[in-house]
Amino acid sequence: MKKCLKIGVVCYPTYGGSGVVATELGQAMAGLGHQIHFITYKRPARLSTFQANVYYHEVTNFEYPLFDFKPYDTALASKIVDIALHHDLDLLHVHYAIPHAIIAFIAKSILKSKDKNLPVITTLHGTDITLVGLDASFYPVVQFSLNQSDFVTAVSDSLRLDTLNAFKISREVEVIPNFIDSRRFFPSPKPELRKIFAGPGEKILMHISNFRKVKRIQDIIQCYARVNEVIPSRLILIGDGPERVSLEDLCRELKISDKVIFLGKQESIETLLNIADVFFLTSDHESFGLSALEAMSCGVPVVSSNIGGIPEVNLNGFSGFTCDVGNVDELTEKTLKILRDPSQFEDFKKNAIEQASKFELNKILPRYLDLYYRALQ
Ligand code: GMT
Repeated sequence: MKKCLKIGVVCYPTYGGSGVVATELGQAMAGLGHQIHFITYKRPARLSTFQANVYYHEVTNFEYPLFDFKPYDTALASKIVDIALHHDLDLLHVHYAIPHAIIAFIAKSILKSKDKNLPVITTLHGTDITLVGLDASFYPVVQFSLNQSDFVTAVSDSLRLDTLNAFKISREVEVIPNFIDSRRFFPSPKPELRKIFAGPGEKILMHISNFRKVKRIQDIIQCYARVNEVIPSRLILIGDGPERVSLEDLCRELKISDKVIFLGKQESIETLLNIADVFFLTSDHESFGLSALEAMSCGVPVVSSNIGGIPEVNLNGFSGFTCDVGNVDELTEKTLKILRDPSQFEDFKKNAIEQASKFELNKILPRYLDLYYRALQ
């Protein structure tokens, strides 16, 4: 019988995919009896109800007139040191390299001076490597901190290669993909809910994200406008973020505002996914595409870009289609192909569920657990 672990988890508590993965992984580990200590500045979005073995430690920021930039990083490092000592943590798992990997290194160094060893695992999620991490403001720190982590994981083969190519680190990067809990994301038709958004015979196209530029939602809107000329349909956009206002403007320009529904941030996305006929993920950078996996697990075919880790999730011609980034003609053609052919649509739905099942939580969780025990050795 292996010992129950005390694990510190550092993540972004917002709606982003890395925070979702960190929270759900922590909750699943807690379900196995391990003690999980989330350390961040706000209660993680998906940590809404009490669960045994789950603790949340808020990093509070010190107000002082001198600080134009509040030193959150320092406060986070101090909090990790405090929790590691007083709860006797076995290891620390940080999600998204910036700034968490370097903070983990600082905390680990401080703890070493107090005779406490704290193995650090850093999980890379995407733009921490492919976009933000490449900027000169962060590059040397990301490179150094990855080399200092005891273990580094990436959520796809593509992200692993991007990391090795861009950062030339000496550490091995292990791939542990994102996962899905099919007890939550499963096909469950919702005819009454469908009626709220679409008339009889109308199709529903959907996208969920944090509305950043990288998601290229303008391509989805352009594609939808063309699809709707051929097949009456609605577009439901879920989430919020910096691009929302300009996307609403684009819908007004294209005179489709009455057909495009901006729902804002939503909690029970598994319910909404179950009324979609096609899910879009048209990003220009995407290390994995957790939202596509969630859609597939509900039996929704995906039309996506063919970049980054997306083709490892959405198999072209099987669970949906993958297209060149920014190619609205191709997106439109592939979407129409799915919507026009009922037998292909049914095949894709079935295949999407089959493909999603490869990423089932109970297949991925043991891989993290194995890594945790290796980190202790
Ligand atoms: O890298 C980001 O943009 C942030 C991150 C997040 O927190 O939203 O998203 C990434 O992590 C997810 C979980 O591992 C992946 O499923 C997303 O593909 C990835 N996003 C990008 O690479 C753009």
